[in-house]
Amino acid sequence: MVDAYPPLDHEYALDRDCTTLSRHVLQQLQSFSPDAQDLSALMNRIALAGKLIARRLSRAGLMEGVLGFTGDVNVQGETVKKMDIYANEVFISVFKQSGMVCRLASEEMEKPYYIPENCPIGRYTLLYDPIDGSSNIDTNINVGSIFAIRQQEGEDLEGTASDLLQSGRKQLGAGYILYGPSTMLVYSIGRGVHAFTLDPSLGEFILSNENIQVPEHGPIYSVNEGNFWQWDESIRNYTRYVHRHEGYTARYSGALVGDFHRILFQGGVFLYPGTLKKPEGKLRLLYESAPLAYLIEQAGGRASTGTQDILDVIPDKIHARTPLIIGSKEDVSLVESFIQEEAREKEEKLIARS
Ligand code: P6P
Repeated sequence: MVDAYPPLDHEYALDRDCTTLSRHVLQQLQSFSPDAQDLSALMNRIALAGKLIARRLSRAGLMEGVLGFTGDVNVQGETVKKMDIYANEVFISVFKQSGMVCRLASEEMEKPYYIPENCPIGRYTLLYDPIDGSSNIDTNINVGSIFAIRQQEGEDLEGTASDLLQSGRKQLGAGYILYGPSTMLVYSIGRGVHAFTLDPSLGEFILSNENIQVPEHGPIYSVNEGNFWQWDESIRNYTRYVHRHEGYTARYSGALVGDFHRILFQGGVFLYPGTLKKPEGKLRLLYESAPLAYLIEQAGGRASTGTQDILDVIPDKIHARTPLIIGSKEDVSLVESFIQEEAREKEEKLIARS
């Protein structure tokens, strides 16, 4: 009698290899309704964009014209990398004929891209940062793409996309693709957070972590301490606290997606507070902070501006920025406690003077 594989391992291995992204989305929705099919198709398109970007990144150092700067400055006032443009155009080309979306709003485009009239139009809007952390690209350090899915509400007659200026609680789904040692796609459509790893031999994103829960507390604090001199006293006091207490460790990659991913799995807090130069912070709400806030809340964590939940912030413009404090509940609350303490002290001084 040949010792058969333990059936469980064999079946489990096959089953895992068959849990692709599109199958998982339909399982999540437990439905084959048109809406479910749409979301599954949307996620598949995002996965295709991720594969195309991952492929180019993996060979960037061997190809002409992939690395380096274009010489332009984008709407953010930031120098543009050639990969920023390539990745932005990948999302446009993948969605243009999809029939899934009516608009694409991107960090790299001042105004949303409207699907041309000769192309099929859908009800959704994709908001995305095509390459987050692009300063890392030329030195082969992790970067990512961040995305959020919203449904068009009402008429966008003037082409101002003003219906996008709503809170993050209007998001139907969100996620990111992390281009690291492996390429991972992490998403949620409101039923937990799930991670898929790209199997290049299959060309498929295969389920690798289901129902991810961020630890209530973690040792990591992730912030650019080079901005210490620009911070409000409350953030300086928080930093002094973690310097003086055992059990904290600093990790900062310069790419929000990588730093967030680490905290999602290991716990802790990422913060990009307001600075003297950028009181509203550096990170953009609609396609960076809000999608990640959606994910972290689905994973049992929190995301705050320091005084308000990120998902409750209503932007005044598409490229609005907010301070961001995101991660484990206890660690976000600890940062907020220093902000509240500072506000109390300022109020007491005002009262004392009056
Ligand atoms: P700094 C990348 O440009 C980015 O938008 C985020 O990915 C990252 O967390 C942050 O900016 C890094 O900014 O000022 O620390 O270099």
